[in-house]
Amino acid sequence: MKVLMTGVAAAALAGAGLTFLPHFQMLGGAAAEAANEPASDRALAEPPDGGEVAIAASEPVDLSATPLTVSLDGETVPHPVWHHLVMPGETIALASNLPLSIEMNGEMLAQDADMADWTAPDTPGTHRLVMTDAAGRTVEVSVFVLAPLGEEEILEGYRIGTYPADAPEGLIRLTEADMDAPVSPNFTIGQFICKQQPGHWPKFLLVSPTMLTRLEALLASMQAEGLTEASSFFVMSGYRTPFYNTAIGSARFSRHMYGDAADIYPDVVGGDGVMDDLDGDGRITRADAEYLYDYAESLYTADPAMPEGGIGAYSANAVHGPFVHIDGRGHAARWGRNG
Ligand SMILES: [Ca+2]
Repeated sequence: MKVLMTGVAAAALAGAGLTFLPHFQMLGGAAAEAANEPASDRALAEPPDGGEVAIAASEPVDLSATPLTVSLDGETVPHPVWHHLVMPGETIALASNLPLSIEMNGEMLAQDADMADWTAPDTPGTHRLVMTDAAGRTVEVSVFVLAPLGEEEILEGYRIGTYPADAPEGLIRLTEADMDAPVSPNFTIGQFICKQQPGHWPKFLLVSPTMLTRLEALLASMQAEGLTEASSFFVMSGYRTPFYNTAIGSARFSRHMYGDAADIYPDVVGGDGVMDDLDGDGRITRADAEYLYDYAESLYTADPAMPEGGIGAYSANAVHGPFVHIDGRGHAARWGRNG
């Protein structure tokens, strides 16, 4: 493991965005809300009659009023709990707008640092990166060092099959002990494993940041509006190996094979394995899936920053109840919504 430290370099944050992350801002409470006020607008406003702009005397800097922003390999970490994928031996570049203490697997990697590198070991596995700023705010990232896929159709006895296109470079190698590793604030990696070979370990899978961004936004909005008390969605189907995807007769290029799709529903009432009665008619039917579909559709459409993807509504059949498919394929796709 190589650790490389550099000094303060705010320039590295260019483009990372200091005003983008509502979840980080929420962590700071009232102080962070105050930070959202465009106080600097006054100073930047066009002065009357071309006169000079009066700038208020500086006050003591309260770091907790500054939203904490962290990027990994140039990608802004969008939530205080997130994940990152890396190939064996590759180096992750970490940058922050504030000095952090940085721990990997409980060992101090750097202190008072706003930049650090971490080189992944040569063996696949799950690592826990925790960054803490001076105000005590944390960003926690599950770092998955991937198992290279190559031409293999079976990895350690787990059937992968053959990707019809865009085969990933590697897959997350998940042991039973790492099932609870978080991938976002309200989802763990174990929720997305493929249903094949239930007793077999390790398992192999992928998750995508766009899919998780869409799931978290949907859950947060439904919670905020009191539409669900669920702390997470039930993921009926997350990642599928190409082998499993073919076996169940799913679409040839299904986004599930890339960890970029999840068939989900909120299930609080009864924890009975079927979605909750979202439309309140006392029954669990296709109308509840369509309610969730419509809700997701209007939520995603209203947010231009939301990554594009698919939404599909599904009826109950003999083996499952109604559900909604959400993916992050990069362009809008809609199906299953009748009338
Ligand atoms: Ca209903």
